[in-house]
Amino acid sequence: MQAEILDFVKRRNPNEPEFIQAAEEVILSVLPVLEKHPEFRKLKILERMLEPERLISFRVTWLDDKGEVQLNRGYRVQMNSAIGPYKGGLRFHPSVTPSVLKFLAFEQIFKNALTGIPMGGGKGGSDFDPKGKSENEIMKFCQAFMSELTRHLGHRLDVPAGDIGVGGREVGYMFGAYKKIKNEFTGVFTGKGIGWGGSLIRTEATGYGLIYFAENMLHTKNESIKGKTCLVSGSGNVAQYAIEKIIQLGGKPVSASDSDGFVYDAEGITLAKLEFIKDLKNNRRGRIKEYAEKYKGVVYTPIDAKAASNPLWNIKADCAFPCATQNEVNGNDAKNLVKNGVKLVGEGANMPVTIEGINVLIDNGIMYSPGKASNAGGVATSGLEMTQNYMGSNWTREEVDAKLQGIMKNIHDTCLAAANEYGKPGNYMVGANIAGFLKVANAMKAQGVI
Ligand code: NDP
Ligand code: 2IT
Repeated sequence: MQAEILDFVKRRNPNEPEFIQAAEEVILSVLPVLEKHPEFRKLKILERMLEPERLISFRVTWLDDKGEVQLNRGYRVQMNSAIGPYKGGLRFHPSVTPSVLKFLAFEQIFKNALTGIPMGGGKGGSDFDPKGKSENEIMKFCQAFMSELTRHLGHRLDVPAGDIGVGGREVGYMFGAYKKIKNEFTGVFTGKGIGWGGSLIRTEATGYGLIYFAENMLHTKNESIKGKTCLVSGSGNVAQYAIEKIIQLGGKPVSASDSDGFVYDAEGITLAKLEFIKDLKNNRRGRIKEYAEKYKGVVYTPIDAKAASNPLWNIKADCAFPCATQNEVNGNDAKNLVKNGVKLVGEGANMPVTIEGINVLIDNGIMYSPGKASNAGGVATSGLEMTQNYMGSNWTREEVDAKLQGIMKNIHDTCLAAANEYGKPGNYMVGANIAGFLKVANAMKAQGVI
């Protein structure tokens, strides 16, 4: 059965390696569910989940500062709406392809189901590269992108948010363009600014949620983040707030990276040093190398994306949190993590560990959490933002943070319970895939063959 479904995916999606990778992980995990529930098999539930309900691809044309015409591709993958409106971020990065967005939208189905908030799965973006663009060019691009995407969105239909290359600034420009075209003020985006519909804690939520999740994992072994040395990759939204929460809980983050290289700060990144990273990345949009130039004793190492392994994952530590991008931890990196005594790997990014890497971690008894569980705090808080928008009121920082902590604990416990039930105790990956699948599969079954 496994080979049959995997063949089906490969045949239908040739040249889409990222999507096939994400699909393979889920197919393997949910086989026992399909065996137990022949009706899901008969209804082709998994095959239908693997086919986007709608895939929108469009031309984005805009004028740069020199007055030259620029051409990009825009997309929105509306993957699954069985349990709620399509929900998921927008990514602006030159590596964006239908394969990348389909893998992200597919994972989003399960992640959103795990949050317990009624949200379907979607993802979108563009091959536009925000690096080196002026403020004016960013705004022009966002407006051109929204001149098409607007017609496909709605606060009860499809609600985007940020992802790589899309933060508060871009959400602001896109929300403004939507409002102008549609002539309506609704919560059609999440990650909006505080004061115009945004939720407190949304900015922090993915990184904070990741560390809350790790804390829950460690508690099962009567341990905690306190005193633990932590490797973090990335220096964007997720990495910044993962680092912040590690510090707040008494852990010691020792690294950060960008696509050029990583910094290793053996003394630990402090809140003051983190402020430097935030200003560097969010305001000045500089390179992480500057951190090593500013602080004594910090080592900067360039990253060669084509190398057999990444030296960032070859540092002695207790926990590792990849928070940059997909496939940044391969089989060799996973072996290095094991060799260096790492006990826990929590995915902040989406699919940062390859299938080979995951197998190495699990075979060696490392606690491993898949992104669709441990980075779900971001979209969960987006769900809380939608709820506040629907209600027309706002919760305090403390209220949202308490809800986020409750949701992360619930996801953690749900994953463990599902893993236990299906004979894979402690396997968060299998647990997340099964629990997410069951929720959406039951909804699809109830809604008929559509
Ligand atoms: P940002 O754009 O804020 O930061 C991305 C970081 O990753 C930057 O440091 C960037 O470096 C680095 N990076 C991006 N692409 C690559 C690449 N191809 N190779 C190496 N480094 C790279 O994005 P986010 O922090 O929002 O997202 C990070 C990850 O977390 C992504 O996988 C995203 O899908 C996931 N995620 C994000 C959520 C959110 O709420 N934002 C929610 C859940 C998951 P550089 O500056 O050089 O590009
Ligand atoms: O991958 C993700 O979960 C996100 N980028 C956040 C999506 C959202 O809608 O908040």
